[in-house]
Amino acid sequence: MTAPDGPAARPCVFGTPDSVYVRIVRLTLAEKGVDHDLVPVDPFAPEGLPPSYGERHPFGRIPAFEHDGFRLYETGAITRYVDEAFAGAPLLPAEVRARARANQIISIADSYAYRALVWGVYVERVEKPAQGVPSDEARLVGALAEARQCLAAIAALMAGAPYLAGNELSLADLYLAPMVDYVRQAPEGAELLAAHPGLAAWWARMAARPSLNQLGLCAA
Ligand SMILES: N[C@@H](CCC(=O)N[C@@H](CS)C(=O)NCC(=O)O)C(=O)O
Repeated sequence: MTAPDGPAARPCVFGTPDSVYVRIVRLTLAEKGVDHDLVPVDPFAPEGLPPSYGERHPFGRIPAFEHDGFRLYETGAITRYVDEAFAGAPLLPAEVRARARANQIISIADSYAYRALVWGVYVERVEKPAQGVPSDEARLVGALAEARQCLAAIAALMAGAPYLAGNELSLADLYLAPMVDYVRQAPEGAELLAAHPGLAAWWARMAARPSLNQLGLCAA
């Protein structure tokens, strides 16, 4: 399906380029071949969010999204809208069980992987030391156990397929890729990934995609 308002309307994404959820939306747009604008909004800025941002996202998170006057927040809703509103290969499988699998992996990424891989492992092991802030070692140990569990569960669900939910790229891949890009920067995270050869091969496949390179993922 093409956009109801035609291809000329250029979507806007509100957020920061390093945010996992902003990256998921931008990767989805890139994979659909849709140009967009990124409007800087940083929830972690010392001055806080602009008061007017509450009209776009009452929960104060990023990303928010607008396409030709249609405003949306929540990454799951935004990515499914982009998938359906624009032409290009569909990013959810047509077959009912493959689609259920993709949605299951998206939910694992949201509910378990994001906190463990990004905040628990990457932030504690890479970002805090880089900023001269002491790591919370107990949090890191707990997060590594959770990250191990997440990657094992996802590797099992992949069942040897090239992409997380089967033979084609799906939103499940675009959800997990920004999280894996962070966790692999921690030496222990890279080891966890290497322990699952199918998942490591998936990451190599994803890292070669122009959409990831455009956003500066997998650069280091
Ligand atoms: N449920 C939201 C989650 C988005 C989210 O957690 N974004 C993070 C940045 S990656 C954020 O805005 N954090 C700011 C905060 O926690 O105050 C979605 O799916 O879009």
